[in-house]
Amino acid sequence: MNNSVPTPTKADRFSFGLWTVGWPARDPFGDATRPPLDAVEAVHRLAELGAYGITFHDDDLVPFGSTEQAREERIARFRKALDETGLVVPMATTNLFNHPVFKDGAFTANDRDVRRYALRKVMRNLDLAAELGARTYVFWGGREGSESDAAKDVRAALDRYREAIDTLAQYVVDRGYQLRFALEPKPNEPRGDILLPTIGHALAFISTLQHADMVGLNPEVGHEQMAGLNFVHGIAQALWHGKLFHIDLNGQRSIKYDQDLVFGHGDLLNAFFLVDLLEFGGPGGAAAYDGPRHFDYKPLRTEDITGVWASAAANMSTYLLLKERAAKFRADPEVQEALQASKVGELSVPTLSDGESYAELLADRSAFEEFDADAAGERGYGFVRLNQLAVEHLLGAR
Ligand code: 3MF
Ligand code: MG
Ligand code: MG
Repeated sequence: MNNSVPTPTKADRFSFGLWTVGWPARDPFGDATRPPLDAVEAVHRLAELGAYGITFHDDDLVPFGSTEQAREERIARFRKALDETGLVVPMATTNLFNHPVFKDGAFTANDRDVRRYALRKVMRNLDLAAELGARTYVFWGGREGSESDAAKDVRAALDRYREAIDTLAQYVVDRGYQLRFALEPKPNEPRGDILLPTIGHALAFISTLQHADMVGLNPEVGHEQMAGLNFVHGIAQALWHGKLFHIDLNGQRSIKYDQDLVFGHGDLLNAFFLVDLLEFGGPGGAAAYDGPRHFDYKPLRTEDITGVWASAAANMSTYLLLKERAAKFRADPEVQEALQASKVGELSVPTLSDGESYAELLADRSAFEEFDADAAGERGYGFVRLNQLAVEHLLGAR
């Protein structure tokens, strides 16, 4: 590897879904192009590449329908690999989308028996997640939603969704598990329209929950971008609400089907500002997010297993390169001067003075009667210069 490409270490807290590197690349129009990947192999290779964590759906680790004995064996092998490599399981989740039983959803299926089965499937994997030391449990409701507006009573579905999360949260509390929940919004695919389609919808839903304090978000780059939204803005708002519990990093090029590209292989400039926000967006330039940097991508279908590991490494090195460049951007005196000229910091000054009421604002003639709106309207903000400085840092020109 080139010397200027940083090498990840466990301290960087990079994690990968077992289903990412393990994707055999079957798609709606073509067969698998790669053989199945053993979970033990995935653990060893990811550890060698510098990751610190691995995550899984219940069915990634133990195929659906396995006997109890086969399940125990799989888990034991996985645990052994974790012990050998020091890799941790920061997050786990449930596959509530693959089996035909979930074709109309899980927590919000019209069929009540399916909903009860879904709850049991989650509870079983919550036990395992807690046992393996996971701190976050993700809920991606890929099959919750509908392709027909006639087929789903959305308000009833939201009642059932809330009932499911409330019930499972109570289970976690009663068992004393150190787990927090993270809902993962996605606008569509595989369902025509998925419930809780964006960060904003999910935040509003969370505010209605019984255990709202233990439920946050696991936003994914591509999911917001599929809806044409600015991921950096979404993450900033999730942070603002104290709800960024986990994050799925990948790449997406505009509004279309879910691409799951390597992080940075989609909207690179947005990825730069995302890393800048996560790593340096806190007060005093501190990290705004201290959870796992989790990659949820798919190695291209064209790749063999060598390409799979190259793509895993690419996610991490791209992140670290962006972090290096964001640090230089923040430290550059010219950038600091440009930020000041653009009044970026001034936005942190409250609009009313300390203790000032609207009555005092009304009495302040300089705020309105004497304010020269035309002059203020004429002044440029210099945002293009600022953006270009970011681009120049990103391209390594500074
Ligand atoms: C789909 C996803 C999911 C979720 C996962 C929970 C299969 O687009 O992103 O990956 O991330 O189910 O983490
Ligand atoms: Mg996804
Ligand atoms: Mg995801």
